[in-house]
Amino acid sequence: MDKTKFLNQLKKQTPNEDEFHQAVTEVLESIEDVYNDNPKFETNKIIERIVMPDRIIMFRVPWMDDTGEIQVNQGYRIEFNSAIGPYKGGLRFHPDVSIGTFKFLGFEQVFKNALTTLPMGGGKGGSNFDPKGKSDNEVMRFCQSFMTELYRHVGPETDVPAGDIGVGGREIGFLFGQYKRIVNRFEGVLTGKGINWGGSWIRKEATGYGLVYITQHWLTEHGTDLKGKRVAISGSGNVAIYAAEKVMQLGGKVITMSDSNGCIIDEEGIDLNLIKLIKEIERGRIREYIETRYNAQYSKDRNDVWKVKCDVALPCATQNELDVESAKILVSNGCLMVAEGANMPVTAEAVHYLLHQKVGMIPGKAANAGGVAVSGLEMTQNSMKLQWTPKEVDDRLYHIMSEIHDACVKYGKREDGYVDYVKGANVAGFLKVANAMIDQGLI
Ligand code: NDP
Ligand code: 2IT
Repeated sequence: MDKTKFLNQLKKQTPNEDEFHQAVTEVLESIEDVYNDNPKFETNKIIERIVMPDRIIMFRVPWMDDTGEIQVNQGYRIEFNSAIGPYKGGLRFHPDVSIGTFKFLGFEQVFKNALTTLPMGGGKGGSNFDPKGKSDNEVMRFCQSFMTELYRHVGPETDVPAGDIGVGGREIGFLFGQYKRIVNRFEGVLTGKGINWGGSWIRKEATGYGLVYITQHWLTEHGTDLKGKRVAISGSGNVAIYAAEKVMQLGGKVITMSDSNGCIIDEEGIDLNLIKLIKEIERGRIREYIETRYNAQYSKDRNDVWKVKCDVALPCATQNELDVESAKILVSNGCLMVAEGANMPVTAEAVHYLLHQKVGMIPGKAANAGGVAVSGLEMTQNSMKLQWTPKEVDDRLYHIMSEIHDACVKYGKREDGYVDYVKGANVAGFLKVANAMIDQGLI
């Protein structure tokens, strides 16, 4: 494989998709050896095929706001790869998204889903719609319009979307209601559904809990655990909140959390009930935290979460939020490991730096795979038309995260004993998908 030539060609063919190029570059760097050791990958043009989505669906989403004015947004669904199962992956509603964002997310999802050990292909989608500041009725009208086009492309055996940034239980409910109304079938077309109408226990908690389970495995490998550890978390959404919850259950202390406007630092340990009230119930801003917790501090610079002395760093907000300057501060403060709760939150330069420093670095496609894993378990429960108990789902999630951890170690262990989890995750995911593609012929 001539990596440089290939990447230059890709950049030429897909201009302005920097995040996608970043995700592809990381995978190519990791798999270069295995690729070159197995000529069948080159013969089957696996790299050329795996970086190109099966299809990209783009559509208009018109809706009416509360003042009676018509609004128009762009909708996307990228069905990336179905070699090991139906397309599966979240929907993101955020004003900054572009096709490059969804291509990077869809590409990552293909390998992540392979790592879960469950039969799911990869997809991603969403819209530049901004749910912030919108009324419930506006969000409902938007979701209904979005699904009025999307329904023809998805289905329980075809493509099963779920939540991501800006899409949680409320949005999944509105999307599901509209799908059911159009097709007149109650079926598992989405995951993250309500517990009383087809959802799985622990789905809401799964990404954060899974992130902490794999972190726990890493710490065990290094002769320690979470008890008394200081943990820095960015974000205060679904992933961040349930990562914080599990850290606290396991005896760790969460010192910081953030949103897109700023961060809070609470040396006494974050009051998670207060965060849930502000973010989940009132849909407010994180700076409101200090109105009740007088000893905590607020900073308008959300990068300050990485300036706090911590043992473990869990970036759980968005892509490229932890740069090399922040990584250097973390390392100089004695941080043992970074695990990505968000998708690609650590910049490429920062990943290289952390690996070079031999600090733990668990990439998102391994570390945050618990969310989609429990989505896979929700699909299983829907197929069987039954619901497992919270314990049954949590035990399965724990087991899946252990398997992912072991796969990273198997493929990422260097001769000196250091485990490169980035390489391990990419090689394990790649081998599964690439071999399935070869088995299924030239399609
Ligand atoms: P939420 O919408 O629940 O929360 C997102 C959080 O990140 C909020 O605190 C938000 O702040 C912050 N944020 C969003 N965009 C930006 C930005 N451009 N700059 C700074 N902060 C930002 O999303 P999730 O918690 O579900 O998702 C967080 C990350 O985890 C994403 O990378 C997502 O892809 C990934 N992920 C999610 C999974 C899931 O199951 N939900 C599964 C696996 C990965 P604010 O409120 O100010 O916007
Ligand atoms: O990035 C992700 O893995 C998700 N947003 C969850 C996808 C899913 O289908 O549950």
